[in-house]
Amino acid sequence: MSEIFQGIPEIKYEGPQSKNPLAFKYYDPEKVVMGKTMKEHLPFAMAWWHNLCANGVDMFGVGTIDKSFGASSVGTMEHAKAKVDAGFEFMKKLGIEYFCFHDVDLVPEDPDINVTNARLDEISDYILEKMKGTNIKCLWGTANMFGNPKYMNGAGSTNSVDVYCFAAAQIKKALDLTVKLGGRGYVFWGGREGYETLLNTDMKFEQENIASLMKMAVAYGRSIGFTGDFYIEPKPKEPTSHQYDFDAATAIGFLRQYGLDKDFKMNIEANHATLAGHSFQHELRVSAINGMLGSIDANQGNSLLGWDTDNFPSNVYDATMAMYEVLKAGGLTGGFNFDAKNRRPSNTYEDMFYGFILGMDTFALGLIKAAELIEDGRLDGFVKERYSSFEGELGKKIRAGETTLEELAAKAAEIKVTKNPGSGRQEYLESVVNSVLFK
Ligand code: XUL
Ligand code: CO
Repeated sequence: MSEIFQGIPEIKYEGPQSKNPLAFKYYDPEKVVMGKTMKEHLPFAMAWWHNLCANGVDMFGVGTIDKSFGASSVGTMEHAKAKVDAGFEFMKKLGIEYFCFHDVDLVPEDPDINVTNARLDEISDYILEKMKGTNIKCLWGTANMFGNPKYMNGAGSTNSVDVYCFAAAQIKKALDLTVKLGGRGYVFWGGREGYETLLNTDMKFEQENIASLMKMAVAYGRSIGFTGDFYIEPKPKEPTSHQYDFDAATAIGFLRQYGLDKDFKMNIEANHATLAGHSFQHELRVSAINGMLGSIDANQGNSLLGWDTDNFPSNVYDATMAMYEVLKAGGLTGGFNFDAKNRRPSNTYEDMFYGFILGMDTFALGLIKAAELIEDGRLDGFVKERYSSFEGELGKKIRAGETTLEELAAKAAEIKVTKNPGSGRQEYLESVVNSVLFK
């Protein structure tokens, strides 16, 4: 098989001084940070859909990027195999050891699900063959239950029992593929699990049906030996005007309500966090404090645009705060999937590599800086001090749930006048972050 990305070498670490566009400036896989190598901290993954399928098409124009990878016609099994060849060459050249996929990213979908499933068997055999002798494996798999017109009213949330069966069938097959390809996780992104208008929607009915579908997925997954995590990937809107998995807090509440919280964690995407009116760090913190930080879709939005732009991450400040949360949570059970695509005018093979080099370097730098912030200790020290009044006898009793309102009211009556609870020192703390980032 001939080389697809001709003239592009294996991407090596050359350090921040390097001006070589095809080299890492910060991602040094074997460098040890806080007791683990960068490679261990940062299990990076390639998103099959953006990297091997997306061709720059938008609502205003056709594709600008040739992703045929030498196949004589696109949308064929020949093309599906060319994408596998391209994907493995790409991952090897970048030193990426994981990929994520939707079922329909892998093969052309046929109207008859049996034909599609036979194609999926064939392509997954081909992928398994490619995996041999490499460290490359699946990070997570998922079923695309939003693209096909039958899902226009949702998948788990559909009004149609037939469509619900197709959603179940796709999940079953995608779980089979995930297990076959050694996947660490299985994702539910509720792309159309929401509503356009409440005038035609029975919200309780829809949410109960989504939960049932997830329960069946867990039962089936465990029965075929899937030991990994299921993930919900929250997103508040787009494509529907309201999606049920609005943000991490909402999704966690849903999982607990339906008894799914032991099998599920969150897959947090940066651009979805900002669409929900949160920071990326906020969504990671909410997941972490609930023991549900599973995996990350690493990308960033464009603050000038109000939708999911899926840019490659370049913002070192945000990546630092994200890695601060990840380090404090003790790492991820999943990984860092670049759910990111090149801009429409970045339409060459080199641009595909530049996108990943940017993203991997941004997270590597974020990791280095987050570790420095933790080692510096001023942020942690301030937070500890801020709550220190709870370290006294009364505070300890409150924390242990051993006080009554009457008792506390009596204490307030004794104190008489409210005390100043102390400065939040935000500007000082922001300057601490800057001093660590830019030292
Ligand atoms: C869509 C999105 C999806 C999921 C997988 O916004 O992020 O690509 O990651 O379905
Ligand atoms: Co995503």
